[in-house]
Amino acid sequence: MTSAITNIIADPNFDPALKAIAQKVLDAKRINEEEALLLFEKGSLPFVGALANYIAHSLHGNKVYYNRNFHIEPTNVCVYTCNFCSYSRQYKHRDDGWELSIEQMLDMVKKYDGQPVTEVHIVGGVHPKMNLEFFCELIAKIKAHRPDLHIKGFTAVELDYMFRKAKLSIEEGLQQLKAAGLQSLPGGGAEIFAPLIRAQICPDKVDGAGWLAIHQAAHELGMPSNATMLYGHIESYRDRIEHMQALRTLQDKTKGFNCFIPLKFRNDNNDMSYLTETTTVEDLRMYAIARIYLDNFKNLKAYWPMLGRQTAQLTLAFGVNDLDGTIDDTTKIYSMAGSEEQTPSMSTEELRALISTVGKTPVERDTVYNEIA
Ligand code: V47
Ligand code: SF4
Repeated sequence: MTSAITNIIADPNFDPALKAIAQKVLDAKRINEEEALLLFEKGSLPFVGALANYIAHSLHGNKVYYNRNFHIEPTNVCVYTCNFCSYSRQYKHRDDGWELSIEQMLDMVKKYDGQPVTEVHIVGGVHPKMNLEFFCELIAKIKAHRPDLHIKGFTAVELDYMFRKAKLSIEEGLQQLKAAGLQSLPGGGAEIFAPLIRAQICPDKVDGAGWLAIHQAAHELGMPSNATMLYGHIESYRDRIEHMQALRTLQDKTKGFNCFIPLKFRNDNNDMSYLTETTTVEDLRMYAIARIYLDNFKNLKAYWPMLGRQTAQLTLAFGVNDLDGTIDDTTKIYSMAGSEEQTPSMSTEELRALISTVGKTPVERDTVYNEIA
């Protein structure tokens, strides 16, 4: 791998600015925003792939992580109206959606009794009547039933609404959820932080600064989180870079992010269906450039229910070291948005095979990236 990069550096005809980036990667130096832009504009797929693969290999050797998890989506009723969302229903149309009771959600947890799942991921629409008290009770009951199950739950968008309704500060709200048993936050709701883009794709929910403030507060309370970016719609390369820059800056401060997950915009059944989806080449370049730019993020995750398992498998040669997860057909967000994965579920054996088929070593992890023997 090093030799592929050294050959590029030795080639007298290769773009000198790209060569300088390759040299920085070999020297384990951070690239800046202008260099990231150059990679988006001029970096060929094999070039960014070689650099990203080199970094992933330096961090993780041949290992690719996966986890055994399932999702609970309490509701798809939502007070917000994000234009890219294929999943939500307005409160007035709630009869077309779903609203689960605490008992129904506990039954979903009980279905996994005796099975070696390590994580439940709880995320859904922002329901006007499901409040902080409701979710604290849910979490406490899940923990009481199964103390070993890691609870990763609630996007900053859900939390922002919950805490404002409860008239609590971010810290107070998070402390209540933590006391009930919440252990980490997923990365959703970040979309693209750039205000002009946000105004067009998700005008009414928490803004970029608010999203970052909630994650910072969680990190400071000892709760790690993930970070996402919704790409491939109306944003520019600069918007993507500024988004990643904000994440890199916060990670320098708190070191609280476990992983970065680029989310490809899917265009079925939503108000942005007129947009063409990105190509696989663009997707792979996105993953590779994220791996190169985000030098303080240890893990780059591909979420296969959204990308489709074949593209997710390809990302493993473009800097990705983490595949989420067994899922067990418990999420609808992406099947409703047109993903090729209409009933996302993989057995541990299938997930391991997906990884080993491309010459990588599958390693099971828990939510905070401890390896599981
Ligand atoms: O915030 C919604 C995205 C996110 C579409 O942290 C869409 O481990 C593409 O964040 N096309 C929620 N994306 C899901 C999420 C997530 C998923 C898996 C793992 C983790 C983690 C987090 O889904 C939303 C939004 O960015 N989304 N609609 C769509 N049409
Ligand atoms: Fe609601 Fe989330 Fe859909 Fe936006 S993306 S409408 S916040 S469920």
